[in-house]
Amino acid sequence: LGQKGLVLWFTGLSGSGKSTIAVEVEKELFKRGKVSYRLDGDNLRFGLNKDLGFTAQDREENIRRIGEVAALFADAGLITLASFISPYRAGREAARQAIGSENFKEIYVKADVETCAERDPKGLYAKAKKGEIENFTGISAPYEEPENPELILDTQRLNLEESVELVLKLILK
Ligand code: GGZ
Repeated sequence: LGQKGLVLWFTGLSGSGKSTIAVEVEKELFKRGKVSYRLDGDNLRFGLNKDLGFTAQDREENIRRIGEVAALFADAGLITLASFISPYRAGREAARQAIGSENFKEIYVKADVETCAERDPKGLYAKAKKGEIENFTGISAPYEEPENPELILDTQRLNLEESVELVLKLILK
């Protein structure tokens, strides 16, 4: 009774490392007998949220729905790893409220736009700079940095292993 799960909410630019870190954290949790579930663009934007694009309004709705889904998972007692750019403070705060602040860990996966554009694993920054993608976060759409996240992972300084270690330390204490 009263058992609540946990939501790790990874926010940051495209290419900052959110999904890569979430995948590794999931593996480490599994090794420790804890089952978690990942929410990301691949399972949300092609299903529940396939009607949404990347305007400010659509992103707001994207994050609102994901916050509600994560709140349901938390109610079920699960550990949820959500990785979305979630560029607006208000949207992240609403997710925190829906889930309950004690069960919500905001993790800022921090890398500046120049670094992310250099990594450009999917070539999206190059396209955005040429104007082939509109409303691209960091190029032609805003990203509001977290003001009081539970954790900051500076992926320009930390390697993957170090980032994962910090997340585990945050939740397994
Ligand atoms: C930002 C975009 C855009 C635009 C497509 N702006 O690196 P990716 O490819 O795999 O992750 C990005 C993903 C962002 O979706 P989210 O649901 O996380 O965004 S939000 O929280 O803002 O709703 C990127 C790809 O989708 N992508 N177009 N214009 N990222």
